[in-house]
Amino acid sequence: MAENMIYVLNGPNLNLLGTREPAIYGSDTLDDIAGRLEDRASALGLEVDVRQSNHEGHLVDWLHEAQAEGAKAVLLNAGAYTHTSIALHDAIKAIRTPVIEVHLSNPHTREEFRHLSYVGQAAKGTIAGFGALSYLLALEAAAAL
Ligand code: CA2
Repeated sequence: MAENMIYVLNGPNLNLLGTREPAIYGSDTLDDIAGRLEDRASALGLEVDVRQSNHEGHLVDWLHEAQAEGAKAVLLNAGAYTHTSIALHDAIKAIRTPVIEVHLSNPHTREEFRHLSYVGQAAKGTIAGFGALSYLLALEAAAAL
């Protein structure tokens, strides 16, 4: 069991973070964010496992794994799959591990197609719009669960 483990799952195109569109997503890379999460997690007596995939099924498998491994929580930035994936919605519903939806930007202030979140409809809660800080705020929420 890994009850101190927080899975931090990132979806499509988030491997490009820090290289393009800094006005929307900031200039931190995913590795930068992972480093900050590791530092804060360690201070909280937690561990983070930060992963990224461009493939929907990998994210589904990792949600199942988080449950099987007894993780404390999952922070999930599903990228554009947020707005399309009933498979992710079902996977979140299928596990008991709490899932916190995370976004760098605030999808509600953007295009209409980003206003629907299949992830958010299944998640415990959502933190969005604070750039890289969204992940750290979500970690604080996970720690308090
Ligand atoms: O704001 C977020 O965190 C999003 O999940 C980011 C997704 C977007 O589809 C969601 O609506 C909101 C897009 C991630 C793309 O990441 C890029 C990073 C750098 C350059 C280009 C794309």
